[in-house]
Amino acid sequence: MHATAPIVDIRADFDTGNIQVLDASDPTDIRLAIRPDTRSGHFQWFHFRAKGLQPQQRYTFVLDNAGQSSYPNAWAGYDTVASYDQFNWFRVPSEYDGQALRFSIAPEHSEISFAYFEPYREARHLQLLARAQALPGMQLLAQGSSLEGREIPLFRMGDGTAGKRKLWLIAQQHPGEHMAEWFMEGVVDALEQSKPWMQALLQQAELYLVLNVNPDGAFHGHLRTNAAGRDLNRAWQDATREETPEVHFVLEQMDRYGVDLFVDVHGDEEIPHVFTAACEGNPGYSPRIAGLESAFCQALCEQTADFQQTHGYNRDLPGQANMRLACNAIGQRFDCLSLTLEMPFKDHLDAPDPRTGWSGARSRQLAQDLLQVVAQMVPQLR
Ligand code: GEM
Ligand code: ZN
Repeated sequence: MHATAPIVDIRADFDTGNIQVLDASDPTDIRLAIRPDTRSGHFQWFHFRAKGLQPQQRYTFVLDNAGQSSYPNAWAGYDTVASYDQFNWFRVPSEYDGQALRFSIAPEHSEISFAYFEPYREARHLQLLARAQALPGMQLLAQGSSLEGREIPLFRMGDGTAGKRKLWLIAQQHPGEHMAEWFMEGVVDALEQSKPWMQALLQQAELYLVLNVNPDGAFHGHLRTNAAGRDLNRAWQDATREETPEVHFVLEQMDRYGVDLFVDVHGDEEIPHVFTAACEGNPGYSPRIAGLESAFCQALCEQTADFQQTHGYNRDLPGQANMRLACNAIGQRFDCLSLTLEMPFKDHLDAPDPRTGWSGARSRQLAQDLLQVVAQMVPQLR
């Protein structure tokens, strides 16, 4: 008699977790569905752990509703990330048939995690907040609060000396874009290492940092929205304390301190490259801003192979920018260099890494590279 394989135990009841089990009785056809964001139709982010596996037996996992996700075309060319220890993540070849996403593995161990991207877990987030606050010279300038009451600290590296340029970096308005907080960990790394280029930067400028703008969404395993189902990157013209307190807080602080450079850190589901989007469609767009954008992107291309300018979003037509987006709203409001930085959920095909694709470590390194470019650009910002 064939011993029936024990039913695989699929769990997502942890921070950043997201999966619904449809039928896990057949190890060769484990049927799952991604849960939509709270009070929103958006979904694409998934993260779950499979337990009770027989090492070396082959298992196939099926995300049944991938075809109804927010960016269904993004599954083509996408490979799932997996980890046995939740620290070392690798890619598992995945197939999309226009409806479901499938991936198979003969695991080395009895437990394995799968996710849309290397998750930035709540424990690491809280450790990062503590690391940042403990840095010499770092100030906790203000404490915002998410809709569900999670802290959103505004850190400033710098003492507010008059005449220094004010450089703002915020991350993960879209909570499923976990590469964004990996990037911000790279910012904290660079501050902690305090290399000569960083010291030179801090002679001329101050860094205003919000390491994760949407902690509620990240906790709940959302792709795109906050706890009220709002897309924070569409709230920059009408943010309220009641529905979008996260954006309301950042905007209030920007108005209080001023902005000379703004980088809004995101991830992109479809385009397998690192790129930026800028403010070319803003009413106040000028040759000065265009020149700063061009100089920044050219310098970042020269700084790292993990950036390129060929692939990206279509440029907005003059005067046609969506001013509800942070990048456009802040670029217009402060007449400053303002960019959306996009890192891929897939890989950066200009310098691919087949084992990991784009990863947390590459996001952290990109932050170091970007800040070195910013350090060179500070004198030109105004
Ligand atoms: C994007 S930002 C879209 C920018 N588009 C153009 N053409 N400038 C969003 O919010 O949709 C950022 C993201 O989600 O990663
Ligand atoms: Zn985004």
